[in-house]
Amino acid sequence: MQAIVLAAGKGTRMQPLSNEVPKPMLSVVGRPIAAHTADAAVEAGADELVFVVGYGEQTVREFFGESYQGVPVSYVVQDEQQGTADAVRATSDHIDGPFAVLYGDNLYDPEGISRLFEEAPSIASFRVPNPSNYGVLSVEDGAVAEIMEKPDAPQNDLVNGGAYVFPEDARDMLDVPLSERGERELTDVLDRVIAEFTVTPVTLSRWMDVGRPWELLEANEWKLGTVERRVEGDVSGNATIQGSVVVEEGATIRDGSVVEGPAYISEGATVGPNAYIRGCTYVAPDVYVGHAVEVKNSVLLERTTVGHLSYVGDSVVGRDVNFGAGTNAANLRHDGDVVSMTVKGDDVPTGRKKLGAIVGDGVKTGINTSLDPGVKLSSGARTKPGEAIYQDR
Ligand code: TTP
Repeated sequence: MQAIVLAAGKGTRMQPLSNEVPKPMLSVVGRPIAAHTADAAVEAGADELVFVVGYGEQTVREFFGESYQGVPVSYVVQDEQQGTADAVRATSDHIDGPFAVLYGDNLYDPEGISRLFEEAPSIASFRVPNPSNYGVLSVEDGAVAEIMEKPDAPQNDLVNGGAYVFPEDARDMLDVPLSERGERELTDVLDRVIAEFTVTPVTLSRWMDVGRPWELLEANEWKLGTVERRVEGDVSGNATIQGSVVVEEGATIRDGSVVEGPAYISEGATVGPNAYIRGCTYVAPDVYVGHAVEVKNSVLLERTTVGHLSYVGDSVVGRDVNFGAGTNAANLRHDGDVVSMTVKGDDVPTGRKKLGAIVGDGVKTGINTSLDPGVKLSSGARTKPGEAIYQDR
């Protein structure tokens, strides 16, 4: 079966992290989100991967090439990002038989996607505590009867889990009108498909839509939870490595450092002396975490340096960042409230009591910079020595 992976979006809510890298190509434990999606599709038996690309398409093409995990890969360009139905419609000349559609910015439990393929035509579903934020499924006689978008009074907690297997005839149902928000939506295609076919809901045990910066942190927490201990790098005799930790070959853990799992230290990274890496931290290739630096539940991307005397909690730090000595990213408010973040101009509660900073590529902070919980620094931003940053810049 062909698996169409939607990866053409701009990812504006994910800025500044998506400024240089399209959202589906943002790294979760060293692999793009879309690679985790593609892995699930390949494991489920996809015999072709069709990527819909647009924004930042070159990055997608370079990573996946012409074949991925032994499965042929093709690309369809969506010139204008008119919506998810429009993205699938762009592939219609290519469709040959029943087809799966997955989002390149979603993480799925792979076993659930295998069941989705077996039960076709099918729709992935997922149980959530807050169904009124989602498309809620109503099921009759084992088939999806209706999908209600963001209902005020949801009838149940089973929601649309963002993965589908459509019958071939759905190819003729992809031309839907623009929705109220001005997009051609796949949910409108789904309404047509469930009206004509018996579509089975397949409940995933885990699913995540990675749309906003703190969700990248959650994605990292999920995937780090699946790593198995592997210590192949150069670890000092008086460093301590506890639990499910990967230290890749070519990584160095210097004297006096402690690494608590789950954690991943990539090739070319150096930790210490006397650094403390706490659980759920991903350290990308060629990162430097120096003396007396504590990093907790964070993502440090390629070539970033946190040289001395710093604390980085619950934060995502982009590529080529330099934190001056004593830079601290606070991750907890005094009142213990949920941390909010500005997304496209709106103040959005993140649901997290612990959330630090989101730092774009190439940022440099002056010594003793304090970052308030939930602030974002755009790509290339600078702070002065001693500055306290309360608002995005
Ligand atoms: P969205 O998250 O709805 O859109 P986006 O990626 O552009 O992000 P934002 O809203 O923050 O700007 O898209 C979900 C997935 O579908 C994502 O992987 C990108 C893909 N997509 C397309 O391929 N084409 C499109 O026209 C749209 C809107 C999304």
